[in-house]
Amino acid sequence: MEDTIYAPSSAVGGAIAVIRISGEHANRVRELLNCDPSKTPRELVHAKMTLNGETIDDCMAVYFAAPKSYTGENMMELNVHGGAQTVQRVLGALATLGFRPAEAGEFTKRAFLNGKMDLSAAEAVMDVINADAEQSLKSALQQLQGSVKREIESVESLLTDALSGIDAAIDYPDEAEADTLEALPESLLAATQRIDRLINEGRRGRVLRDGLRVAIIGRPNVGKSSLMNALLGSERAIVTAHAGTTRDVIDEKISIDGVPVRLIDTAGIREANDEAERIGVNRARAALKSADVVCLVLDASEQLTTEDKTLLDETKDEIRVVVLNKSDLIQSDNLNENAIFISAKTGAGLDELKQSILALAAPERTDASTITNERHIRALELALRALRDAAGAEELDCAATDVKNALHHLGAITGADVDAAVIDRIFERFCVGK
Ligand SMILES: Nc1nc2c(ncn2[C@@H]2O[C@H](COP(=O)(O)OP(=O)(O)O)[C@@H](O)[C@H]2O)c(=O)[nH]1
Ligand SMILES: [Mg+2]
Repeated sequence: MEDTIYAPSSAVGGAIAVIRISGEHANRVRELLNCDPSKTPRELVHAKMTLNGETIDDCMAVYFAAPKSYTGENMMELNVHGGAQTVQRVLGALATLGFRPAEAGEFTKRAFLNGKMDLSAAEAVMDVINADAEQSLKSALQQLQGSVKREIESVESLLTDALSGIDAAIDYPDEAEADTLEALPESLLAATQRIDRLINEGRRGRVLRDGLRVAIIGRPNVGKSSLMNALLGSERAIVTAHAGTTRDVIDEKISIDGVPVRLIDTAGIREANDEAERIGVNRARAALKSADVVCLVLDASEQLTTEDKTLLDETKDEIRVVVLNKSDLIQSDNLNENAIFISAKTGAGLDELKQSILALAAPERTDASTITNERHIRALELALRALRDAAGAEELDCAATDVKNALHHLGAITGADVDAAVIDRIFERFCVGK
């Protein structure tokens, strides 16, 4: 039998704290109350909580009888006064009933294990909570409502059809209808294409979850940190006239038209003068390599230096935008038309820069993409590989094994076919109370 668990589910410091209790014995909470909320399920009732004759709090309580609750178990939710003292006293009183504090993500984990939601929807719960841009939230909400599951199930049904065709041909080689075998490559191909599309969408969708990584790169003193601050609208990075000021990588999130963007300010890339700067330059190069978009900053008020030219060459195969900063210092713009003219100082050109960053790498903003979770993308890639093996298999039973393998990887996404260890790892990353 599962323990009955409890945890505060609201952030510390509000006027009201929500405390959730889930498990078979959840309605034993009534032993602490002057009324029985389980008599009026799903109705918020006013209750006084006492322990050994001492008043704990005046609260509101609502009872959900299994299976019609978030976790699928009996649940009680208490709205108590928000102060830390009250919350501690209520939690202490709950402990006297033999309940235990919930682990991180345990409510949602139980919801998944009790079939209230599939694994991809459970994972989306945290994405909804963590979403810091409108598009990220939209996509997370769709996943919470089962968009990933629907997509995966339709690919699975193509594959189970293919598999029954293969099985029939193995079992009754003489009777195997030519049609069935002929249709096989077609249904495998259809599934392969669907998965391929999902992966591509997913790579773009990942941006919605984790932010578009934009690395601001350039030689020292061209105004990288000034640009970072101008885009952030705050003096986050230290700016001085002295080259080599920025040593470490600074990483901050902004939202451009609802798309989350992670701006990464880096040390100026040059032959470093000391150990700290050398490390900074190495980190800058690493940021450059892992970025979705490289923003290469040049100084419009000076001639291109050898360092600039090297960087232009080094980044020519990246998705990049070349920016000529300090446009306020020059009169005419006899400039390279591939570069964007800006001034971190006056703010000129910043809107144009933002739009070109989005145009280069952001997901289409009309519709949120289905898959955004790295784990799901990886599972799709494994499924794709298995299907390519199936298509190239010489023997029917090898093809059958490959298709089963692909189905196994797809099942890991929805949780229909997944290791307990994977499940634990997913919910460990949740917050307590969710
Ligand atoms: N006139 C002008 N000066 C700028 C502009 N952007 C940066 N600077 C100056 O250039 C110097 C170097 O700036 P900083 O942001 O530290 O460059 P970083 O080394 O590339 O990070 C500082 O003195 C800034 O005030 C700009 O758009 N116009
Ligand atoms: Mg700097």
